[in-house]
Amino acid sequence: MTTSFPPGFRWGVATSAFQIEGATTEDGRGPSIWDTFAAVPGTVAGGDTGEPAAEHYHRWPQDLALLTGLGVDAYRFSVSWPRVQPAGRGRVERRGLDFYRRLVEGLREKGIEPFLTLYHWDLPQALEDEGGWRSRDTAHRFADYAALVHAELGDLVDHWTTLNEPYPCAVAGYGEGRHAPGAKEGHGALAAAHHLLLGHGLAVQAMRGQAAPGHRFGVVLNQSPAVPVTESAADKAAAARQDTLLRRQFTDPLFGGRYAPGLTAMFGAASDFSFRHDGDLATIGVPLDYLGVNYYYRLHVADAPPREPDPARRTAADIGVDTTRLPDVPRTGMGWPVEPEGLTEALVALHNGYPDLPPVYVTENGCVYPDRSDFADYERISFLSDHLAAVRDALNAGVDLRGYFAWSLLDNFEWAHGYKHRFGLVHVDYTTQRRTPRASYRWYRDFVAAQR
Ligand code: IFM
Repeated sequence: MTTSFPPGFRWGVATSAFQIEGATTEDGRGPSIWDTFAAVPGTVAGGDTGEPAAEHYHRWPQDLALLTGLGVDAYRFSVSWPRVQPAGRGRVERRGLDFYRRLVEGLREKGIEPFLTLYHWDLPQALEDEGGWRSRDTAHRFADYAALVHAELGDLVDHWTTLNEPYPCAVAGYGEGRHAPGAKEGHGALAAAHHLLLGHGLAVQAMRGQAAPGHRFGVVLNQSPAVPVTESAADKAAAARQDTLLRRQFTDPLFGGRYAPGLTAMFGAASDFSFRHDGDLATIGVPLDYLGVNYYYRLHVADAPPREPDPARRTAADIGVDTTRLPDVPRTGMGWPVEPEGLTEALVALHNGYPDLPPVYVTENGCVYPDRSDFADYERISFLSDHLAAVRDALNAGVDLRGYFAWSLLDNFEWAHGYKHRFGLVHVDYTTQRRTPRASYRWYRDFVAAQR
């Protein structure tokens, strides 16, 4: 039993631009789909928007001090596309790029490795107006944007992640409509998933063409093992459909050189797949230097009739599954079942399923619990500790794991849940913007220090 982590294993925390920056109309930033979506009454809990978030755009030096105090050697953050290219094409906003340059310079000075994500869900609204991720052109615009950020910051950043979690972008955004841009489509969501992957491949090709030797390129996927609630053939088939939609739709083309076999069968005549062009698979399957895995919970899946009987009108999220029957285990404040073994399972399944899988980082893992007045978040400490044990189990099982990032450094805008749910190791008072480290911040600091 390995009790410590391998030498060079990276310890970090993660955030994303829209969730913490605020300043959504400052310094020439263009609107993103999340600004538009959140402005529609009823879309985000409490009517919350990207303002004020944690005002990180102005308070980043304070947040850098928090990172330094935490003792992490890596920080995963994202660049806001509409902050550096307000319309998603053409004109570049220097002030936006300068903000990220100051941030990565600050990280480097403190010896913290920047892990930069190019897309964490904030598509420029101007591109959505032209079809968004349903449109093949958006993949090309993404590659142009990636190349421009890489050319600007490549002297300071070695780790380049294209996408964060294409599954919710496509399925929650274009299928279920509970994320921006709020569409409820079948074909559109499947096309979005394909174009996100294509954009990823084109972006890696564009950046590699101009990269320095130490640059590393990767993608981040969310993983939720799908467990059938019974051993019945119907529940097992439902779990397989869920796994195809959430996982294999992405992992098969990225690492297996094929489209997920079950996908076309699941949607049948209701969706033509002509958005797949010759040569796309090779582009999507461009070799990578790392895969990031975000893990929060397992999905417990029962067979259920699709909500919409007419396949032609069915959304991509309506695949005849019921995921509401949870096992009798503790749950987080989001209602998510706490099952650390699901993290080991997800990592081992990737390792066993794809012989050409690149090295893996756990790029997000964390939880929400109601706060006590003294911010003594013992539940979060136990959640993190148990999940780190699951990471060790995956290492023992032979997974080539290179690092772990807790989600998140700060409380932030939790998408359709607004500011109600708090994932931070550091509490943020959104009225005063005062930052208060929780007990978990000190626990993680001590844990990381003990690994050195
Ligand atoms: O806050 C999100 C993050 O933006 C993407 N992964 C899941 C987190 C928690 O829901």
